[in-house]
Amino acid sequence: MANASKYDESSIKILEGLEAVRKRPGMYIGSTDKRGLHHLVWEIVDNSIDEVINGYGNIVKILMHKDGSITVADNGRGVPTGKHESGKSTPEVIYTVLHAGGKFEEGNYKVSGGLHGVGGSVVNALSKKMDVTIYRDGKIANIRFKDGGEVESPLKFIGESKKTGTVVTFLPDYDIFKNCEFSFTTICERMQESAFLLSGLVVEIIDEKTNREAKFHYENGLINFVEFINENKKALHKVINFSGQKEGIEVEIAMQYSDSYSENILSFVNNVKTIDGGSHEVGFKTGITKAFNDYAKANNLIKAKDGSFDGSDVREGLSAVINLRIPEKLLQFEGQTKGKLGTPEARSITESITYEHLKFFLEENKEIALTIIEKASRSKLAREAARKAREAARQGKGKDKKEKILSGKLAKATGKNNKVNELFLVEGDSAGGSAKTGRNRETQAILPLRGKVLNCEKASSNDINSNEELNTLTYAIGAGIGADFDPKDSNYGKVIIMTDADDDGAHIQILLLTFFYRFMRPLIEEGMLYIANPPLYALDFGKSKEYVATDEELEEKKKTTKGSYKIQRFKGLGEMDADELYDTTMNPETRSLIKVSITDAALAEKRVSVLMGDKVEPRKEWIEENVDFSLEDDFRR
Ligand code: 28G
Repeated sequence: MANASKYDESSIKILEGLEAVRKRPGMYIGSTDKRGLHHLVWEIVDNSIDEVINGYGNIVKILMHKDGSITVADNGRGVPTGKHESGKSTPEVIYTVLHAGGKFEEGNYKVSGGLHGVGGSVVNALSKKMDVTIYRDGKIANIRFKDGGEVESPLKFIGESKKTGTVVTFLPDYDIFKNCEFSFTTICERMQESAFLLSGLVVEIIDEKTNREAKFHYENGLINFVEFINENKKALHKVINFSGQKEGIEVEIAMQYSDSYSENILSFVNNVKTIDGGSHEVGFKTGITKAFNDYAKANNLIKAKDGSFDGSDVREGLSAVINLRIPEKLLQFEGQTKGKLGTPEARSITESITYEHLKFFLEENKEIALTIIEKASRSKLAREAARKAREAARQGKGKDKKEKILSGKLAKATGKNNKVNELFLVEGDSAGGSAKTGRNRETQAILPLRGKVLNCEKASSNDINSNEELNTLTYAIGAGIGADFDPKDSNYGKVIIMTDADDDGAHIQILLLTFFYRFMRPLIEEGMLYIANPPLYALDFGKSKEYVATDEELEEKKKTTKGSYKIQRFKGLGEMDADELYDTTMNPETRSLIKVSITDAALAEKRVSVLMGDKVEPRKEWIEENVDFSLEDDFRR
């Protein structure tokens, strides 16, 4: 029968398509690590969100099951259940046919904007099991797949219901996603972002493994987003919110200044984050700079001879969210990861909408205008002072004094290969002493840190400039600071934070991470910042010692180790002698280091401010969630 063979033929093609996904998952979901695993959820959830954007339904539920599977449910119209022209049911086609025109074809990137994502089949291909239940037309329909997209049970009507919507459960193939599991925090962060961007959307997340629950629902999305970002900061005024549209491009912006000194601008296009900014961000920045300069000049708040505000002056302490809706035909993305908006029209349109609205707002709100202008003026003065200081430093002024301070603290490496050399920042003078004695002198330098490091979340650039500890650190690294920082000039290939494994140590880690995040971010981006991972215990056999990193490992060891030994607990680095410290924590052959990486700079920013509040708990959590515990150089396992 011609029909049957045609059917077989198309079935073979489909399986080949799905097989291609399984062969090269990276091509479709970027990677097979934690990030890739979560990508599966985003693909499915985006379909629900598209349905909401189209105007159908308002609820998305996510259930994280104990067995590692996930259920996503929406109350939209439900995937159509009729027969496709191929003779198969529409859901079977949707979940088994790799879509053409998807984001993987050149020059064509999917943007969640009501188009119904194309990821269902990709997720199916990478799943051990997938179950789709559809509520539609008064009926309930179900189809199931196994082993990467094989139909286990074709579409069947299994009951009646007045509800509408789609429910998808999938069990990722953990042979592909090795050693990965879903993170409640990661899913919450992403879904909260979706809820901010789509006012009225209700997202519920339940983690059955750990019994955690979250619900996100905002009526004034972008305003609520900025309020959330500034939650732990002191806002200087209510959130400024405006929108406009030109040539089919819609722009909405919310912005608010706080008394902090950091800048935090997030941008989105069609509800997808543009992590590397692009033309819309450029337009926004130009717009605010122009609006403040014009206002300041018109009101004699800045004199002609003093020049103008720099962009950075009017962004100090600014949190803003920019959201654009751009029709597909005008979409252009750039950069390696396509996280940068290219569309040239977006620049001029965002600039003029920002300028016009802000100009009007400043004229209507004199007091707020003055407060912000005053802040920008202080930034301008500090910037000019810093420039003078830098010029002086370049001409050698103060260099001797700094060298002198440094010589009393820093134990330099004798070798001259900067790429290989390592700088250890060590908590306390006593551990610093052991580290100096035990180190490999050729490649390892030691800088002991006394007491608490300055909290940079609350410090101005002036505070930082006059802080001796941070000055010494900056000078030791030798690559500048802030906008001047260039990791290529670093005296060290690795900068390693080494603290006690207690709360104080964790706090010092956070303070240093905050400093590096704010003032030497490229050091993190280049993968040059590390945290040492000293063992918590040693099993002392008298003649020899065995080191144990964690409590779990200790329990394991207790079960498997025979003979008699004493358990020694290291309360701090100071309890190890120089050799012990070198062997366990510093020796590149035997140590374990944690590479610091900021998974998501935008949220990291928020987390940094959460952390720098007074609660200890979120801090610990931050390290766990935000500092990627990718163990580098780990020879212990
Ligand atoms: C629960 C987890 C993920 C979805 C819908 C609703 C429709 C749909 C989805 O249609 C096929 C192709 C273009 C129209 C559309 C229902 C129109 C009318 C839908 C989801 C048909 C896809 N009625 N809800 N797909 N389109 N939710 N949630 O996947 O022409 S996917």
